[in-house]
Amino acid sequence: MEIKRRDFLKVTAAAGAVAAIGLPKLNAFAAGQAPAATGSMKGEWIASTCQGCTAWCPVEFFVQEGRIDKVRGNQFSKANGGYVCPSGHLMIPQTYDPDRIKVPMKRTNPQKGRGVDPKFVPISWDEALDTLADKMMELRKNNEPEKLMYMRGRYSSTSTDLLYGTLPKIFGTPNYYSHSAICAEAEKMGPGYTQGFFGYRDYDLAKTKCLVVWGCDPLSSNRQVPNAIAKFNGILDRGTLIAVDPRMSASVAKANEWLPIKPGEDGALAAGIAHVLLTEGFWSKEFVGDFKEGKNLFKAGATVDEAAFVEKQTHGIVKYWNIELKDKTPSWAAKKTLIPEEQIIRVARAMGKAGSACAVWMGPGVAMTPRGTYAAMAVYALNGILGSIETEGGVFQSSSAPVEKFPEIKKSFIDEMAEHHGHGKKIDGRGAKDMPAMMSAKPGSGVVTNNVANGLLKNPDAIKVFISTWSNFVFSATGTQRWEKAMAKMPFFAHMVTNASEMSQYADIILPATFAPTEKLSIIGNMANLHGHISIQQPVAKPLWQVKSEETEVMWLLAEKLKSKGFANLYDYYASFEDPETKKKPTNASEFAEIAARISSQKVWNGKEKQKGDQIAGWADFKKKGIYNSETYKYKKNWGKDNPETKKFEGKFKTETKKFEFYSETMKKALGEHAKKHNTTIDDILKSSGYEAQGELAFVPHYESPKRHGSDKEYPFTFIDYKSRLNREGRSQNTVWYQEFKKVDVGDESWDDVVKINPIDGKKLGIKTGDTVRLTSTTGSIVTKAKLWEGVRPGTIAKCYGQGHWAYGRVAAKDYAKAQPRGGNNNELLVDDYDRLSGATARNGGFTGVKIEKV
Ligand SMILES: Nc1nc2c(c(=O)[nH]1)N[C@H]1C(S)=C(S)[C@@H](COP(=O)(O)OP(=O)(O)OC[C@H]3O[C@@H](n4cnc5c(=O)[nH]c(N)nc54)[C@H](O)[C@@H]3O)O[C@H]1N2
Ligand SMILES: Nc1nc2c(c(=O)[nH]1)N[C@H]1C(S)=C(S)[C@@H](COP(=O)(O)OP(=O)(O)OC[C@H]3O[C@@H](n4cnc5c(=O)[nH]c(N)nc54)[C@H](O)[C@@H]3O)O[C@H]1N2
Ligand code: SF4
Ligand SMILES: [Mo]
Repeated sequence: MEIKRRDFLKVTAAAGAVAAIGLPKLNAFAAGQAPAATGSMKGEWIASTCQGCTAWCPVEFFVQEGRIDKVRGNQFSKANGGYVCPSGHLMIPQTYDPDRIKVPMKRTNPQKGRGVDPKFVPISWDEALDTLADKMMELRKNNEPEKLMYMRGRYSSTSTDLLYGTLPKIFGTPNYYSHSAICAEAEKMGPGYTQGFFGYRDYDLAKTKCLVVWGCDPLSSNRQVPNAIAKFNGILDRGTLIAVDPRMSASVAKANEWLPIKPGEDGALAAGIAHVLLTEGFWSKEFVGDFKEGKNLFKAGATVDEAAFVEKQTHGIVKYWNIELKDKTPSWAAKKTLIPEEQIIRVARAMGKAGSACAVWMGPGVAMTPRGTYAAMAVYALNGILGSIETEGGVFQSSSAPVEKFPEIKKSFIDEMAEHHGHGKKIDGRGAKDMPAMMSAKPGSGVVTNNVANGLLKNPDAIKVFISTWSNFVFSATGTQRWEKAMAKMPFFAHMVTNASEMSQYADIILPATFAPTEKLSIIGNMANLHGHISIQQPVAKPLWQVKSEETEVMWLLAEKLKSKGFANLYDYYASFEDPETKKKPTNASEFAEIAARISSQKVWNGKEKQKGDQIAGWADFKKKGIYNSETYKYKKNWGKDNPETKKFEGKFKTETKKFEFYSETMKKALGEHAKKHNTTIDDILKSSGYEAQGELAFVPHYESPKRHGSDKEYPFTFIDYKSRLNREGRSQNTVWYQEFKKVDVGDESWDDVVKINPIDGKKLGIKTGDTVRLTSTTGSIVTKAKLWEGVRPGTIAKCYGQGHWAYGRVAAKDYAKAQPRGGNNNELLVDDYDRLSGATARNGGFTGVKIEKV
């Protein structure tokens, strides 16, 4: 990254201003692989884990005299090769953000609303937890523990079990919700209903010959940014990089082929490409199988006899062709997608030639859309046709590293009230006739995060005490006005966060949380580059404020409080934990946090079971190295085999047929169960959930037309939302580095928030770069700056998600005290809508129509 002198001065001046108020000097511009000392002071690298995005990179911090100066990827990490992405660096200013919540606070103004001063006053931890415990005990006294709600935003992959997995169960409420449905849940439906894998995929990028990034921008975001940055050049050297995205992204800028698809038409493009792959004989003979007679009978428009084809690892390729693909020619797809027919054919051939070394990297741009389940299946199914499932250069299920579970929550910790009230109806509407939420092939099992706001508005008495951690739904959820309304009426809200962001403005109690990557002790697991890993998260520098870890320390202290008020079960459960080596039981909050981390990670360092990956010599060694990497994922791990004894094929995919399902028996079964529960037909379920498919079409990946809110006439522009390279989800905008380097996002401007409009549209509307414009959808309205830019088609406009904070701190907001935003929040425009088969919130696929006015 080139830093111009002028910019450099601005950044160091800003860092200097922080130093002047007594905070550490920032030294992050020192060379990438710094020596053991920077400047005259000695220092050391201490391992931890970044959670800025879902890559959850193992990292190391360079610490001098207790101050963090620099960050890099963990040198032992096989997932990131020792590097962080640009936004990894923002952990330093986030740690030392002068606007952090430094002590517990309570609200003294009972009125709640945007721009209403909460009149927070500092209180002690003791008073804060005492107040919260009193509120909770009141619920139990009134025999209504279900009126406690817990919602988690970002979380630790292990210690979340001590809060999310424990508190609701022991206290007795069914009302606990994760943020996952506003994250990327719909993506899981693609591999889920074809391959039986409801999870995020990995890629063999070192060997890929053709990479198709589809509805994501792996150089900027998604789930393994440093690995993508390191490997993209190799792919360009070896083969072809294809990007399917309606706007010019960082990956598009590198790509050999850009398919600027009309938003929401991904199912059509996938069908067109599949049509070419089949008619031109590019399917994998090894994975899919072949025609008995060896002659390709896939001819446009022609129905094929199922008996003519013998499948190997797959189920239903001919049904898929007959039901969906036979008429979906590239020329049909070209009309829908606005991608020229020649390009569709050219791209399909490039993919076909790379065969099982072609990986289709499907992202939320395809899936997090209304009706996204079927688009995700259609795009993911291309991997099945190409046979690139677990092959050299292909697509993989996730790797993992061994994590030990916490002790079981015994029946004795769950009293009658908890048992009775803990299994009641959830307020997120999952499992309703029109909200199948069929995650993991179980109807009614998926969380519907964003519908919680609707549940609260419909039934304001449902929840009386609300606890949330590391979240900001008032900013991060689409149709966010609903959250503002619901939160304004919430009787009691406790927020455990680092900054007073939008949601915290509605809090009755704010508890200052540790900034996880630099101050928290926990164990984090993830994968990339064909390796799973677990890594430590530990305090690398002494916290400057009265912060505590929400999932461990705070829970211990809260459990003590509840015990002192007559409810001991939570405390008794935590106190039953035992250190895996010393067998010592925790006696205070910090011992509890340490024992929990040691329990989770013990398998990789206790030497009891030989691990196939890294060898770690004990807890101290693990803390020092910071990471355990698993062995490399084996090619074709889940491919089935013919059993020579029974002469039967034994499949391993977790689908109904144990094969890769182009005809999803798994979907058929799940939809059948859901329909039965509601005494109706599958067709009726689909219709009431807003899908177009009827009959057999529902069981194959297929095209559904894009849904749109707002008429073309009144709202002529289609809105494209995407993430900044510097977004740490919704959390980094209060750092000056974010604002200063915002221009690293293609088309964006530093310290600003611009809506990108094609110059042709600009001319029509009489709008120039720099004009202030009002964007309005059926849901809301924001004011922002216009920028004319060729990176979007006429008729579409793009704006990065991240800016538009009216709280959080003095950098993120234009005027924190007056609740004035810097730019506009996309979620005030985006409509509250869902892919109802998964329960996931729509944010992509151009479902929100917008009008533009000059102000
Ligand atoms: N329009 C649009 N909306 C989106 C997205 C998008 O791309 N476009 N992305 C979506 C996605 S993928 C996700 S996952 C969600 C995320 O949305 P949320 O789950 O709501 O999370 P954030 O907004 O990142 O969380 C911000 C809060 O975390 C607190 N915080 C920051 N660091 C820490 C920490 O270390 N510990 C604790 N305890 N608190 C901390 C801050 O004070 C702040 O209140 O947003 C979604 N919203
Ligand atoms: N830098 C950074 N990286 C992150 C995060 C972050 O905040 N910042 N957050 C992490 C999290 S929590 C998650 S869940 C992941 C997932 O996050 P991403 O993979 O980044 O997903 P989105 O932000 O939804 O990306 C949407 C992409 O799809 C494109 N798009 C929009 N509409 C359409 C469409 O109709 N068709 C197609 N083909 N494309 C479309 C957008 O232009 C954009 O490139 O990223 C993680 N990585
Ligand atoms: S922001 Fe994401 S990709 Fe970047 S260093 Fe952190 S975890 Fe890794
Ligand atoms: Mo996410």
